[in-house]
Amino acid sequence: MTSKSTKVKKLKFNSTVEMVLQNTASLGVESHPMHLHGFDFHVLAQGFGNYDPINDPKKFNLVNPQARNTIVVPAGGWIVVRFQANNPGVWLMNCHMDIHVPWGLSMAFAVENMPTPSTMLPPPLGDLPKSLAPNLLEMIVRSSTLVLACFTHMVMKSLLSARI
Ligand SMILES: [Cu+2]
Repeated sequence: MTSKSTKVKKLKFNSTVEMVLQNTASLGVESHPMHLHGFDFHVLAQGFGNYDPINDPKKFNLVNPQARNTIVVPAGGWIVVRFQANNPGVWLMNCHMDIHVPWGLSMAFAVENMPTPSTMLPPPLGDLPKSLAPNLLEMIVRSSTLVLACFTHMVMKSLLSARI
């Protein structure tokens, strides 16, 4: 269930994540090209109107659904995507229309670290400042230079106020 907040959604490593992206706002009616960093997701279904959690899952394409990292959520409609959280770190999902990001069309997932070299983030940089929110800053720095380059201000604002 979604809520208005600055919390980061924490995910167990390798968990399966399914999202319904609903775009039926009555103000600012337009489509949103939603992009997920760090993963490809599978597009299971899409439609117009409100997503029906009883009947629409019956229409899911579970046989070789298309894999993408960006999908346009149509004005007046919805999309269902699913991905496996197999990439540790903090990952942003956001609308690619930049003006929509400060409106709130962005969020972050924090995927937990695992103990093996192929399932954990590399160690922190030796000169990482220790006085700045140690755990969160460490995760940000180690997870994605792309996120840092594109969304530093927003991510920092979001993550530093989060409790994960
Ligand atoms: Cu948008």
